[in-house]
Amino acid sequence: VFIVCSGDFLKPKVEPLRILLYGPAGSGKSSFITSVANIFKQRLTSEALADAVCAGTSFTMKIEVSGNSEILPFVFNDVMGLEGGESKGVHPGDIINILKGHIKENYEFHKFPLGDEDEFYNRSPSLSDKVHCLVCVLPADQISFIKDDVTKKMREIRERASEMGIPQVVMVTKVDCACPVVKSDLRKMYHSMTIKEKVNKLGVTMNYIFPVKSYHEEKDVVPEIDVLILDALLKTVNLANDFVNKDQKSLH
Ligand SMILES: Nc1nc2c(ncn2[C@@H]2O[C@H](COP(=O)(O)OP(=O)(O)O)[C@@H](O)[C@H]2O)c(=O)[nH]1
Ligand SMILES: [Mg+2]
Repeated sequence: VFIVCSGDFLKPKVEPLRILLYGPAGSGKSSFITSVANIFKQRLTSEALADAVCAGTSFTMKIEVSGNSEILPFVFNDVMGLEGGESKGVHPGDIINILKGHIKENYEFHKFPLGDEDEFYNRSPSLSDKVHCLVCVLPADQISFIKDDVTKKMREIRERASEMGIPQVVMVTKVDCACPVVKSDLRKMYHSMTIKEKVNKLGVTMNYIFPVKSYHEEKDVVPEIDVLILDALLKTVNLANDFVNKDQKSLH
């Protein structure tokens, strides 16, 4: 935790750095956010744990150090799953709207993407309204079973984000469900052929692929869980920071 909070990390040019998570329903997006919050000892409200239906569902992270609370310079945006054909789930067009900073807080997703006439449409987003790193969350035990329509939506989102130069990472969650060896000892993860095969199957060009396990039934802190999550978090935040620095340079 102290490594994450020291040095340049805490002072990005734009605050907060905005990190958007997307993926199939049940892939572990909310659990990942909750785990990060747990690591930083923030108590989450039940609201934060509920499924995110609003575009503006963003979670600010705080750390408490001897009674003083400090707000960390990043926020997570959690959106609901992508599945459900045309009627349910978030429309990829709205994820792209979020990437560009066009959707205001508390907008509830509809069947069709938000139009530029809507009161929730932000026509002139600033750099801080935009997403600075995009995280695709995929469950290790389900990678081979993701439905075609969800895969198609994910590809569309990925391609648009690439066009915008937004850095992208994949969190492969639930590694304990995919491999019994890893379940019994998380430190074996980097040697696990099962996890390697799953990750290779993604076959996508990504800045990083991080295997993680979230807190879900543990009552106490597990250092092995923290290490995986903090490693993924630190690299994600650094990529977001690089993007913001680059974007600023191109403006001047
Ligand atoms: N075993 C295990 N279960 C997990 C993990 N992450 C999430 N879960 C469980 O998977 C289910 C869906 O997770 P959730 O975070 O709600 O997914 P979301 O729909 O993407 O937000 C919940 O029951 C979680 O407790 C993990 O790393 N390991
Ligand atoms: Mg959720």
